[in-house]
Amino acid sequence: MNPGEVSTLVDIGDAPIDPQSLVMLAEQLRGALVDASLQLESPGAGEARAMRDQAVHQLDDYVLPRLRDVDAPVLAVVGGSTGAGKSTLVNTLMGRVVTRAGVLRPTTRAPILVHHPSATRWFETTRILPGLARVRGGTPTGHTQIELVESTTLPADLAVIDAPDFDSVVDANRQLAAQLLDAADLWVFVTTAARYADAVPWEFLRRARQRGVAIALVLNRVPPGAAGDIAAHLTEMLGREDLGGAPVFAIDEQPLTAEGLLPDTVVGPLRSWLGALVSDQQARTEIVRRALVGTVGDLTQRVEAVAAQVDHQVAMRSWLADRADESFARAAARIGQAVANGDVMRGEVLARWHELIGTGELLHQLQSRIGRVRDRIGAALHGRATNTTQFEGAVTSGVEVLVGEEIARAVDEVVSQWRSVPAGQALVGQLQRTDLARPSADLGQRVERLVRDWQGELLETLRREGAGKRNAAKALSYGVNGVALVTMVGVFAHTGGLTGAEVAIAGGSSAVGHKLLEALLGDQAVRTIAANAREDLQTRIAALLDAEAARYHEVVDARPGNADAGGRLRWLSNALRDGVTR
Ligand SMILES: Nc1nc2c(ncn2[C@@H]2O[C@H](COP(=O)(O)OP(=O)(O)OP(=O)(O)O)[C@@H](O)[C@H]2O)c(=O)[nH]1
Ligand SMILES: [Mg+2]
Repeated sequence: MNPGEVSTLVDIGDAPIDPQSLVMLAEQLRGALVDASLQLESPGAGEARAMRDQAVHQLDDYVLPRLRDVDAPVLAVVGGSTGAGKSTLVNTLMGRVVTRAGVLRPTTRAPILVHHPSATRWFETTRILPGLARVRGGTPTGHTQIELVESTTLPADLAVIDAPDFDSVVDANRQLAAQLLDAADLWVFVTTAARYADAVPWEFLRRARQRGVAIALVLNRVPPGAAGDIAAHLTEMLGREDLGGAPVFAIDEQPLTAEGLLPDTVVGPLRSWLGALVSDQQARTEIVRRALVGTVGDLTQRVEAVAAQVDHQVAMRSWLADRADESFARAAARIGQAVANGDVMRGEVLARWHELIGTGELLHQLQSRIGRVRDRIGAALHGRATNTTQFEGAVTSGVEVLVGEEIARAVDEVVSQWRSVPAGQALVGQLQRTDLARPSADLGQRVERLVRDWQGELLETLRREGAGKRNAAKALSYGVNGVALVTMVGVFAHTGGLTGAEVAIAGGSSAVGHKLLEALLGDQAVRTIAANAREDLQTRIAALLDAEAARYHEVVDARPGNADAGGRLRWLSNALRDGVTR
């Protein structure tokens, strides 16, 4: 579907877009991202692939679920460094141990989602975070699971996720934490008095700001009496980062209860703040709207980076394909030249030709009646190594050597041209593992077949043309196979190279051969046939070269993308952004 078709489904004027159409746009954008062709190893391709994956996650984990169910509970993700006390905080908010806190770092490896029993239907399906399997009552075993826990302490309109640490030494923890934060309407950042100035949390906070999600900071484990100073410093830092609106909840360092909870009173202000946000319908809608607008804005930037790489790869693919086409076109031109200027007639072919006319075999053939010539062809096909078949063999191997050499040169050219760009370099690496770094393995057989088919066609033409054309008919009365051989010589010994007469003379051949060439090649009909046969040979060789070039196209176009795939990605993400901003 192109942008024009989408615009017939979605009003792109100023009127608000209905949620269903927005869902459809987001689904189309998701499809376009998944289909984006990024298989070349161009500079920035790895980053673009990561961006594409993140963008698909953003759509799956946040945008699509929110567009489909704007009334689903607000999702608050509790994130921060390991050991900051996230799990302890969540347990204290719930008034019981719902998630294990611990001394072994990192403690929380799989996320725990706490929700009110009445909100079960929103979370037990894969509506959000479809990549994570739901587990209840057991300990989640990996990064592909999320544990669901019910709590009546929570309002029905709020769910809380205790996330793994976002600066983990465990790579998968970090990625999962980032994915969870991307799925949230609201981020509760837990940091400690000792660590709040660290770089990593601030990167995440900037990301939160960019995504437009509501943020609260919990400054945990504050030495008694230091809360004022530290909170002031943190507030100042937040102001500098354009996060001045985020509330800071400072919690003093204190002994935990026997259960490992903080005293309930210290989380009172945070609990009230969260409660107030979700109990007010308007505040809740506003939180969701801002997060949606922010996320789609963020998504648009990621899509732009993907689209730029997609555009680049479309151009790069055609550049690479053009280099292959050019190399093979040059090979075709050189072969054409070699055929036209008689190069193919030199060497082995010429020697066999001399043998052929020297022994009088050709004369003998030309004097045969057509029927007898058929017998001869039959005999030749049965493997009698006559001079005729040797001549034909020499023509075949002459063409084969020529075509083989030129294709090998074209392959070298493609490889060295491709090597000059990173994407091509990577492809050459792939080529070298396959047989593409060399001409096709069956090239010899294909050239042999090519020459055989071409000769067959030539014989057919001579038979056809013989009927009704006086001179040709006269010539043909000498025998089709002989005329075909003379015509073949005419094809290879064209003007600019050896003439047929020269071939004969140069070989010191008998007067018969000379006379015969004069009689036949001097004839306009045979010249025309020779010209056509030359063209036919060129066409067949061109097709062979196209087939060789096609092997390189296949590598480049392993998954050919729509030429305007980049434009379509941009159109869809811009339409989605415009749609949610209204
Ligand atoms: N005394 C005291 N101990 C705390 C406090 N908060 C957390 N702890 C302890 O610090 C350790 C880490 O706390 P957790 O709640 O597991 O920290 P976390 O942020 O969930 O850590 P990860 O799951 O590894 O990311 C545990 O042993 C807690 O008991 C506090 O305010 N006071
Ligand atoms: Mg934890």
